[in-house]
Amino acid sequence: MTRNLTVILALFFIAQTSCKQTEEPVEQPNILFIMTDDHSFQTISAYSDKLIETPNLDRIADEGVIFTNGFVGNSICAPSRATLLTGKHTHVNGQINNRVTFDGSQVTFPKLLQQAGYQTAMIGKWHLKSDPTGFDYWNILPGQGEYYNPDFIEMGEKKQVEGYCTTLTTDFALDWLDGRDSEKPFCLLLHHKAPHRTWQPDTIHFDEFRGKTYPVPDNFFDDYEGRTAAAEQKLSIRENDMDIRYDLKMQDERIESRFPGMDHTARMNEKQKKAWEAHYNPIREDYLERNLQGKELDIWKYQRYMQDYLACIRSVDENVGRVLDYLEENGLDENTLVVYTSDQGFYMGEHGWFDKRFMYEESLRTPLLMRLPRGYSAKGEVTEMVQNIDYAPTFLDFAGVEIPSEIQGKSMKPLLANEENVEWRDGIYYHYYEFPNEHMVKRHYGIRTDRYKLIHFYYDIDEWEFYDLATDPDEMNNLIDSQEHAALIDSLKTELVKLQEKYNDNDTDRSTY
Ligand code: SGN
Ligand code: CA
Repeated sequence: MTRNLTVILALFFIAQTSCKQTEEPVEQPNILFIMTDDHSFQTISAYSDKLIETPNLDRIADEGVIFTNGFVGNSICAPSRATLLTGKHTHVNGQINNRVTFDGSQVTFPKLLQQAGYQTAMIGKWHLKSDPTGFDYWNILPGQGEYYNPDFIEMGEKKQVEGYCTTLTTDFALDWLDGRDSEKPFCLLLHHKAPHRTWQPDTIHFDEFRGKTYPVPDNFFDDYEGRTAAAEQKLSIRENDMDIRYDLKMQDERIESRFPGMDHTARMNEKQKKAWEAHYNPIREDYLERNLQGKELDIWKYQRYMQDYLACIRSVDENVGRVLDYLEENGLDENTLVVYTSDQGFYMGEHGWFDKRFMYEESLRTPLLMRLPRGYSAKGEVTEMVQNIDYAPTFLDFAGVEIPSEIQGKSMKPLLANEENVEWRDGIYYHYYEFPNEHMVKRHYGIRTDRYKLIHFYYDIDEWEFYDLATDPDEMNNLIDSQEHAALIDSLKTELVKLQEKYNDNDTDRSTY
């Protein structure tokens, strides 16, 4: 009898707790959109724990969802930001590269949320040249921003602030949350500079990563056979694209550099500078003494790169933890949609590279984690192919705002509400334009389906690439001339044209940009 009662009580308890699942969705939930700059999915332990543990980012995934197929439409900073604001591909919103200025008179989701009664704020890296529009409050880094004692532009007024960028950006976000009108829902864009090149860690994280070594990717010594664009890039760790002084912080006249005058400590105060020198000087002396060459030097560069990059991630993870704690302590965790993403993916030595830009997996695929407000029952992995055109319609949908018909993305809300038979896309479209420019990644566009990828590199070349991601996940084997795949390639070419029509990209292969 007692046993039965225990079982009944236990069942009752389970029913109560799972009630959360069927509760009415929060109307106009708060939206906290955290974005980093150049954060690879390879360095979030919810995706892979090969390189680092990120307990706070993992909290978002554990309590919410992890997208295993999140992608961008143009793997570079300003284009990605314009896409997330407008819900349109870059050939439509005009931000095809980092060089042009964003037209802030366009319709963006923050403007529409503002009209629907949301308080909106943009804090951190902006990188769109024109001043932010659609925000009640903004406090942004000029251009790329600085890691140490950065300048911020608060509502048009520029001032230097002492401290480390990732921590300061978080401080400003928490201050804004504290001072907001708690009667209204909020939408906060908290956009970090980290872990962007040149990967400068907070001095408090030097110790954790000193001397650590990491597994070298299998294709680190890729010879780029059958892939001209991959062979002609300038984002190689093995070449001097990765500069030992500039990127790896070995400051000394005895070390050859493309940036001889560069001083990483230029903005630091005495205390920071002392910590910096105490960390890097012994590494530099050891490097000079060992006089490494060839592959040994390449691997040393990779390890040095990873130590600094991962130390930047440590700050990101800790500061995300501060924000999640704040939400909990202030009773905001139940009615807030928390999104964590990056402006694109990044190479952690795959193909021998750093940076992004290519339509290959490491830079096309982007981390995306979400913790959902009350009433949304999805949990664990979301495997549908989503893209950064989908953010704007998703946020509008959550807020109950009508999605303008010219938005090109799709709301992810049905996927998060576990709706049955959600109609989703079979392929995503990609188009990258910033060539010729730094890193020399050629212009290209393409289609990716759940298994295959077709890319056309154009402008100064005319070459196609085709990959079967199931048999060649590292994209080493360009099968464009494979007879066995000829029919499939033809049909993908047709699908690609259909996507170009759908998204109104009718100026491919030309040099008008
Ligand atoms: C800077 C970096 C590049 C990087 C671009 C674009 N060079 O120019 O390595 O590809 O930004 O990055 S640096 O010497 O200034 O570090 S983006 O994320 O802003 O698009
Ligand atoms: Ca970026």
